[in-house]
Amino acid sequence: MFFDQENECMDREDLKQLQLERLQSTVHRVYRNVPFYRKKFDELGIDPDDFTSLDDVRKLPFTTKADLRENYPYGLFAVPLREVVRIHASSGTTGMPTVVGYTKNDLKTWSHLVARNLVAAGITKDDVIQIAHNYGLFTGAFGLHYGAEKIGASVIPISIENPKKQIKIMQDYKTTTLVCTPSYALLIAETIVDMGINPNFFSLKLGIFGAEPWSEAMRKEIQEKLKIKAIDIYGLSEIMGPGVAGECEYQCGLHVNEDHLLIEIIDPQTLEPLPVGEFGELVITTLTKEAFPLLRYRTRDLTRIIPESCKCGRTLIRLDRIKGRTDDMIIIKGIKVFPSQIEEILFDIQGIEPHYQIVIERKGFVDELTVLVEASEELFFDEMRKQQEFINLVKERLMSELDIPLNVKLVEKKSLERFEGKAKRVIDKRTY
Ligand code: DLL
Repeated sequence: MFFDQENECMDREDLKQLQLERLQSTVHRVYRNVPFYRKKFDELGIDPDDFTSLDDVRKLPFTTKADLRENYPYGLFAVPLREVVRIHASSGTTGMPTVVGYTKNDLKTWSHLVARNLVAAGITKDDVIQIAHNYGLFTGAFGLHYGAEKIGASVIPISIENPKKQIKIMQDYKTTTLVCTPSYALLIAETIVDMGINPNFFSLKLGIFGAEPWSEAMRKEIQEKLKIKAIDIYGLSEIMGPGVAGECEYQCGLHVNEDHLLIEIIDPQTLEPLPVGEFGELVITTLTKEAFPLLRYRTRDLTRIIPESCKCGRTLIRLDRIKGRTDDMIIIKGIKVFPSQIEEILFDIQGIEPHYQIVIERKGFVDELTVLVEASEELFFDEMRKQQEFINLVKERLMSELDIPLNVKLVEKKSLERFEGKAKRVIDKRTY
């Protein structure tokens, strides 16, 4: 199913031409209207008329989160505030928040792109969509809300609520689609089990989950527990929020809305472009944004371009599931690992509840990593010897697959913190 088949299935050569024209006009616009970029262009001797191929994007400087912070709150806006009709901000979990603005046209584009992602996921106007993201400065709820309304679906803007209330509304209002973070979906699923309700009696058939990294094993867990199909959606507030990329019904990678965004994958160390198919940092240049255009924004998200075309017929390229952020990467004894890799292995082991936490501590001069996992009730109250055997098994699996030294600790079911928004998986107790 398509919301905008013409643009989603455009011939790639035509798409590249469209991207080039839009890049040229963006470069001119930011040079004219954003002093920060004008200064950079002048320092680097960049001529805005000198963009004749898409590869010329590499002439442009990168924009980083630090640039956004230094220009807090409105320094990078390309239009006067009177043209801005909406303001959002990033959650600020990794420092000072960054503020983003939208013109009337930006809002139209944003809901159009989210609508594409939702229809690609299988949503129609007959669906009842429960939006359980936090309504507020966070882009998740509003972005998905307007996208769903654009399709004509019935939107329930419940926001974050006690899981029992989510479940009651889900039953009473005959919700067909749940929209939230994957960790919140799991909490809702767990509450359904605790309440002794059979999810087969719900009208729920689809979940649109994103805003945090999640593994394929977590998808399986959610799909089985809620008896639904779980679809991945990706975005970041700096670029617009959700609507950057989303999976289609085949669940095999996130189609990027490339007619509005130009993407590159770079090596985060050398900053050089990587060959198609290799994992690296995603860099995005906005092609149509009016209020808050960004050139070569370093997302810090690690992914790769999937080179093969998709069965759905979309010509928009796909990104692999986001592995994590460069700043979430854990380095122990020089070996790098992402929480999502640990998750993938843990969720595959029988007897483990799908909840975990990673603790990093410094002991002397050595960093130590401990994975806390919730054990099923039988296991937790089993005799010590059996418990120890299980711990060893988990430890061996993790160590052999990740090649990283670590400890494993079993904790009682439901003892680890649960999350309604973005999950916090890593507790870093090191003091630098
Ligand atoms: O999380 C926007 C969003 C809302 C996307 C709802 C999808 C659904 P921020 O709060 O600015 O915006 O956080 C953006 O979250 O750079 C990624 O690190 C992470 N992230 C978002 N979606 C995914 C995903 C929203 N599907 C940051 N998989 C991004 C992995 C994701 N990580």
